[in-house]
Parts: sequence; structure tokens; C-alpha cells
Amino acid sequence: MEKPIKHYSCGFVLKGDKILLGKKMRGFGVGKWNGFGGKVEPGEEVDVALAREFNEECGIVLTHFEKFATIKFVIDTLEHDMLCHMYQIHSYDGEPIATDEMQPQWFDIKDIPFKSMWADDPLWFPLFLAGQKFDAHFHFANDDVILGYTVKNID
Ligand code: 6OG
Repeated sequence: MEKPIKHYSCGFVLKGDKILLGKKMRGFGVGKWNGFGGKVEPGEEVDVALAREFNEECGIVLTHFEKFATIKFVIDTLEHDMLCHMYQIHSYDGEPIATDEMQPQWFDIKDIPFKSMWADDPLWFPLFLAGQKFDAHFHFANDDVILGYTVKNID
């Protein structure tokens, strides 16, 4: 049976050879490093949701960003599916600060902490870093175990 689907935004800032990640301090995915983002509110544009979440979670104001992927997550232990709209952030105003939700940190791109990130991330990050746009679908048994996935490049 199809489950209801919820939309999420998630964005990554790349600056030279660095990437900005945040450690999730509470809620779904707590303890993991990830991009910034969250649930899209009813009636809200995804772009608006992304900018709102960045500001709430680390205090910066996005000025230029671009979508690079749509990833559908089906997780057997969740009662809804997730459609994540993934973005690269090209520019922003302000400096990232820690909040109750996220602890921001710059990492060297060669040292991205995949062991402390979602299990899907190492499977699509090389495409993202190469500037390739894609659609993907991941089927998780639970928070950790991937049962199957597809990734389709977009021209
Ligand atoms: P809030 O709970 O903070 O939104 N998210 C995922 N990101 C990756 N890379 N992999 C996953 O694998 C994910 N599941 C969810 C979407 C959760 C944030 O976490 C992202 C949102 O940006 C399953 O509202």
C-alpha cells in the first residue's frame, strides 16, 4: 500500500574545497551530519521552506541556490514516505551559528564524515560534487539499512 508522502528540503553549502554540514541535535536523524533543511509546510514553496529552515537552523540568509536532485525515501519503519528536494547553496549573507537544532561545521570535501551521515549519502555525493543533477529512490528497512536504490542522471 502506498503511504502518504511528505516533502522536505535539504541544502549543502560548497565554498572552495569546503562543505558546510550540521550535526542534528534533536528529532529525526539526531546525531547525524547532514545538510540544513526540513519539512515543507502546507502551501509553502520548497525554495521558501529551504531558506526558512537555513535561517532557523544556522542563522544565515540564502541569496542564491539551485536544486540538484529529488530523492524519494521509503523507510519501512516510517508511516509516511519522504520526498527530499536537494539543493546546492551558491551564496548567503551572515555567518553560520549553532542553534538548538543544528551544530554547523565546515569540513574539507575530502574528509566528509560519511560514517556519521545517512547511509544513502555516500551513494549520491560523488554525483553532487561533480555537478551532475539526478533523481533517486532509496528503500530503507529502518534508519540504517538500505534494501535497494536507483539513481537516474538528469541532463
Ligand atoms: P526535519 O526532521 O529536520 O527534516 N533527510 C535526509 N537526508 C539524507 N541525506 N538522507 C536521508 O535518508 C534523509 N532523511 C531525511 C531531510 C529532516 C531533514 O533530513 C533530511 C530534511 O532536510 C533517509 O524537519
